[in-house]
Amino acid sequence: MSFYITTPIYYTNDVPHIGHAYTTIACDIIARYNKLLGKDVFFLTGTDEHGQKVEKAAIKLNLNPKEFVDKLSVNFINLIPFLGCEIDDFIRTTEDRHIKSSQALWKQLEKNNQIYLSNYEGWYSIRDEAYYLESELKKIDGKYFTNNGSPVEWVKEESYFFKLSEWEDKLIEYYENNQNSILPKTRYNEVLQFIKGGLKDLSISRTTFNWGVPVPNNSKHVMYVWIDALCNYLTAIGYPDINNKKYNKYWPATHIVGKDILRFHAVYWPAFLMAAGIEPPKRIFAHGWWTNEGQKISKSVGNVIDPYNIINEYGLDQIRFFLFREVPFGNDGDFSKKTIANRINADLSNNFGNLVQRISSFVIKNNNSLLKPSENLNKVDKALINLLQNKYDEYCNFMNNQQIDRAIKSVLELISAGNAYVDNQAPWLLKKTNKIRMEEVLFVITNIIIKSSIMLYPIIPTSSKKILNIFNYNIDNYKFDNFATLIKHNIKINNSEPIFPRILND
Ligand code: ME8
Repeated sequence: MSFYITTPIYYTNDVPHIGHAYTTIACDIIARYNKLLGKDVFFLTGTDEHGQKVEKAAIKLNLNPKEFVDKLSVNFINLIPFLGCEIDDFIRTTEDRHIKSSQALWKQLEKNNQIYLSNYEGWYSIRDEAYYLESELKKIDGKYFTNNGSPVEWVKEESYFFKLSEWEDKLIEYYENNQNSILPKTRYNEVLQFIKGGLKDLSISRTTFNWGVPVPNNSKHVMYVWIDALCNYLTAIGYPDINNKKYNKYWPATHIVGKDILRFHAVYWPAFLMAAGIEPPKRIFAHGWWTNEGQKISKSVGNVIDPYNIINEYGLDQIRFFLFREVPFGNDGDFSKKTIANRINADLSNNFGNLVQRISSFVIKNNNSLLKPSENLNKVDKALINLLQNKYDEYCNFMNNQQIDRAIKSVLELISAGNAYVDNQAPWLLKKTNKIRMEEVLFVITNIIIKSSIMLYPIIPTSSKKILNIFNYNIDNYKFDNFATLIKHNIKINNSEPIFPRILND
């Protein structure tokens, strides 16, 4: 089985911030989970380097756009390993392979009679690189703005159009038959309602600037940046060569995007694809928006969160964990230092870290750093192993639907039950009364620790590996299989080190 996952490609008009990091980490978590399922995973991210917004940012710095994007894309490339993410390809839309591929898509649409030349007159937001209807705008001091505050300008020019209106019924039919192809459900409903409200043909070229992919056979026009941008998902798997191995193995993709760009992915993109005779995406998951201490994150407010600063302050896995434990994936979230500290302390230090440390150090001190598989499980032990099976099933169901927060919660519930089991079984008392039983208890709980670390591995890979290393367990090339069966070999404890230091809250 194969699995293709993508982030949006980020605009190279500025440096990356926590919002970009969030989507990239989400994809890394989902990619790692799918690898544990044994799937052949392809994880793509990249940069969106064309369009008026990027051109404007370059002009502001007196640079030519290519020089500018060459510089800025490096920031996005370098951030990936810093976030602990392992990607398979990084695409830049200024690459030759991409120019070729987006022009091929255009030609295919033209061949299928989906494009015509006319005149466009209407409102355009450079910040959003999107067209708006007057009914979607508000007027402030004589100027028009979108609901999210982006200024718009009146554009009047010759333009190519894509026959989006022809795809209204087909999109509705497609989504009614594929209800899980947009998640969460509220977003699915939103998209369907939008399509049912009527689709107008879409302007897909511009003549007033040059920084874009030239329209085939008419160099007066450059492609509308979104048609070029969306096409990146095909470029990376070898389009237009649709007979190549990669393309056949990986398409259709799962796209993870912010809610701000859902319409482009769930309306325009599947319409372009269907019109070109290509299967629409497997799934589009739209996540929510992060604010900072209750305020919209924006450069003008000066509250942009730098992923380097925040990760250096709290630790990589701590931030990965916070982002996906704190807020249901799909909902908006607020970044606050107090909640970060509380979350890390409660779940990682007190619940999980404490369990790991007290068991590993106890075994080192009292059982020669070694545990033998136990054969005599009693009722209580069996109940905990049953819970492991249940929580694993829950975890998989949640992860399969990108409900990352709920998947994490299932593992944390297992860990809490593990802590309660240790408290009740009290191996420190058994040490004096029944050493055989003591070893059984330690063996069972060690299994719970190891399996919890594996389930949390997609979220906190470095820490999970450290924990697994304490118990001499190698997760390289690991695949889920008979997950809730107990380990059959001796477990040697290597060392005992604190994995999640408490954060001091000020
Ligand atoms: O839209 N909270 O690029 P972009 C959560 N180039 N996520 C956030 C966020 C926040 N405050 N801010 C940004 C573009 N994001 C286009 C995409 S795809 C073919 C083209 C994340 O640089 C979120 O994933 O504006 C959002 O969708 C994306 O960054 C927008 O990045």
